[in-house]
Amino acid sequence: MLPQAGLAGMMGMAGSSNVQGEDQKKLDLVANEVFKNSLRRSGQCCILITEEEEEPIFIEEPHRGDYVVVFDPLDGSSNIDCGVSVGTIFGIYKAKNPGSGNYSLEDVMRPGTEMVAAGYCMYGSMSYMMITTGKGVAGFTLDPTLGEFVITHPKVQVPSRGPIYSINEGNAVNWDAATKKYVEACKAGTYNNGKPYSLRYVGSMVADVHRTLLYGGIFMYPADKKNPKGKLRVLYECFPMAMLVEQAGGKAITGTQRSLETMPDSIHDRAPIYLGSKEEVELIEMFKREMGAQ
Ligand code: AHM
Ligand code: MG
Repeated sequence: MLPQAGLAGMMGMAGSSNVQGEDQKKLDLVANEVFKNSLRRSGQCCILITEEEEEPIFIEEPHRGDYVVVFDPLDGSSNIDCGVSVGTIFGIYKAKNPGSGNYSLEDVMRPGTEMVAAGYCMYGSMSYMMITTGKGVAGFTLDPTLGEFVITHPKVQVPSRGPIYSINEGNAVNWDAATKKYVEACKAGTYNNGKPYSLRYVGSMVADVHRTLLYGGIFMYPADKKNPKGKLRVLYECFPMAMLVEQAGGKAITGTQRSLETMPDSIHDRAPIYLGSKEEVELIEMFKREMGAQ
């Protein structure tokens, strides 16, 4: 769908906005329909939570199964119209009472530690799919001649250090002291023998996390003075990426706790996130402990 989108007149705004008040692109809506339809028809799902819809979607018989799927159908929407990488992020919970036919929001409002699987697809110069079911991370690349994803990264391991930091630095004036201190240390190379880190920021979480998984480093979307909970959504952005990063040997935190231990207070709840190489994230943790919430 994506490679033809520009030619098929499917770029640009849809003229509507989602529950977060964000303008929706045509492709956001198309992707949402495609994923909803195929998840419903799979017969495996009881509840779907999508970034594009305010309310949960309860699947009725005869299509109902036992899994809850939380997803962002097309993440990185601001990059769609210029052809920069975007992606799909998903997480999966098993219903608390499988087979009961009794499903409710209690099946959804759970910490990320209870997810049974998570992953993302990235649509860029190649299409990748990275998946975890809680036993490490495997990566697949789409072979367009076969129309199949082929395993190319059987055991993804995020390096324990990595001299790359990734953050929207335009928000720096509103960051907390610990984030400022860490980014200053990156620029000064304080923990890298005086050699400054590189800054890389695509603005599509999928692309920024994908690079972080493969090359190491850190991706951050912190809380700031204007957005006390940050920007990224707990259920279908933070949790799936945190699970992948942990399963690849890295670390993911909100700044005050392990990301996956967050208890979402609504289906579209947000939380700050710092994820990537273990030792980079531990530096932030240390600064947060030293400096508190200033
Ligand atoms: P979206 O779900 O509306 O696309 O927003 C999420 C995206 C992430 O992919 C990315 O990390 C972040 O927003 C970038 O935000 P900003 O433009 O504030 O840097
Ligand atoms: Mg999105």
